[in-house]
Amino acid sequence: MTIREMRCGSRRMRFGERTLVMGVLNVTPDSFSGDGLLVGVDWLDRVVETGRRMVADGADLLDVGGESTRPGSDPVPVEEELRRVVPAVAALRDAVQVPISVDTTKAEVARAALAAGADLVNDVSALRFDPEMARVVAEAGCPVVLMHMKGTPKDMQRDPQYRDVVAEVRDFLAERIRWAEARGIRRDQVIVDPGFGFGKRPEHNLALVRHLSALRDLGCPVLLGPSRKSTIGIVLGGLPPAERVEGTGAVVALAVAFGVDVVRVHDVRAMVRVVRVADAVVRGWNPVG
Ligand code: HH2
Repeated sequence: MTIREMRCGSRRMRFGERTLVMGVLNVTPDSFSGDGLLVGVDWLDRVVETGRRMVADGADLLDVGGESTRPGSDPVPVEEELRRVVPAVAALRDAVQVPISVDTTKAEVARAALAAGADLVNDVSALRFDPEMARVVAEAGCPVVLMHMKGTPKDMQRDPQYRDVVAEVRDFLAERIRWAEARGIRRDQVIVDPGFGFGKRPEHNLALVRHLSALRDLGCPVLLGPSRKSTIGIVLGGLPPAERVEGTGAVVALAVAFGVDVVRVHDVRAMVRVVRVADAVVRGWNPVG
């Protein structure tokens, strides 16, 4: 198995050795799963406390977002997203040692978050929504997550159609990698994500997990974010987000079996346990490692 290191500032991410767990920190009032931390005057304390707890529970990196991208959502004005994300990243930078990613599609937010101590950019639009984003990432030389989405968060769940979802997502990501490379972003700094829940029906999301290994030959680490998403609730007969933890665990374990490198999850403690055992089965157990 190839072990690969990705440089992010003074930190390093190692892929291929074990599955990494990315903890979701939504600095929002309206995230779909009800985990949004932008509540009350002491929201920043809550962000830091949650981030610290995630790291203590085994998170390998933290993903800080200030805009919900749930189906039907409208974009948040840039000033508001900056007001949420920048203090959160700065406070977390002082509190934890793991890499911090900023979940944004806006170049100005990415630039300010990187200046405040973020190490990588997670762009669910794969650098398409803001023409300046590629420049910000290229100049920073930081890792970037390029994710597949059909449409925009506002309209993505309006009757999404695919002939062959796996091939279309794979081709899209291959094109976005080439596009990014042409703008000075190194391929060895790119992480790809099929975009579970972004412009897809349940059968599309499930097929993408089942065929996750088809993304491996893009030559980049693969990230998956199935956590508490509606496909899991639908498979389980309509369970709400708070009751989708076990279903998330099933997807996470299978994603490990199908070659995922990073899972983006809300329930860090539970999913670290799922990942550790799934890794032990798939990659072999190393009791001293
Ligand atoms: N999912 C969400 C947000 N960002 N980034 C990547 N790379 N992959 C994902 O699957 C992904 C993502 C949506 O989940 P969440 O952040 O919990 O909800 P909301 O957008 O409502 O804040």
